Amino acid sequence: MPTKTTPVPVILLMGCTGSGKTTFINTFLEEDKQLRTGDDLESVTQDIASAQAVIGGREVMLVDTPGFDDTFRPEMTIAATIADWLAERYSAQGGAVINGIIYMRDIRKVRMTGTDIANRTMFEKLIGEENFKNVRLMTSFWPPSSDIEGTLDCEKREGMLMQKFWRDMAARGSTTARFNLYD
Ligand SMILES: Nc1nc2c(ncn2[C@@H]2O[C@H](COP(=O)(O)OP(=O)(O)OP(=O)(O)O)[C@@H](O)[C@H]2O)c(=O)[nH]1
Ligand SMILES: [Mg+2]
Repeated sequence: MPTKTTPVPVILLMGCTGSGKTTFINTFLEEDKQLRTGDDLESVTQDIASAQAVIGGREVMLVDTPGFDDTFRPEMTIAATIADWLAERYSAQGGAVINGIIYMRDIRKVRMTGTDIANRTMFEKLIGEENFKNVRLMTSFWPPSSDIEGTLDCEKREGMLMQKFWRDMAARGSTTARFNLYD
């Protein structure tokens, strides 16, 4: 008799180019399975890539996406690419099942640019208000915790993000997290 397999939860990584999406995914992968990251001036991840990882004892599928303010592609194309990829991959199961989304932002970024605001607005529309509770707003590029001054500076910016930029999403249930490569 065929056994019914439970689908592996899918976590989508989204956010600006260079914010550290791929680097975050790689922290959960063996060296030979790592995805390409880079210091290039241009966007690194051009296609959607996925990797199975074990987080907190649970198997999850981490899905890497091209950055929103991509050097090559307009935002809406990226959104459509993500939608197509999900539809293709999960059509057999009757559609895409996304269990959570991690939205990455570089905490060192001081200014909120017009592109940042356009990206957030597009992201909010794409996800839908009712799903904000499944979004984790994650900031990257935190300094080592031994750097007290640097950490305080980032905490100040994190506070501003929560009070202004991410206020609506947080009020509707999005949670926050910090990605620290060092500690
Ligand atoms: N110090 C530090 N470096 C980071 C962090 N996250 C990413 N990096 C570095 O920043 C560069 C860009 O990171 P990527 O992971 O390629 O960024 P991305 O969001 O996947 O970028 P795209 O694929 O272009 O959308 C790489 O050289 C990483 O090693 C972080 O939290 N701290
Ligand atoms: Mg990438």
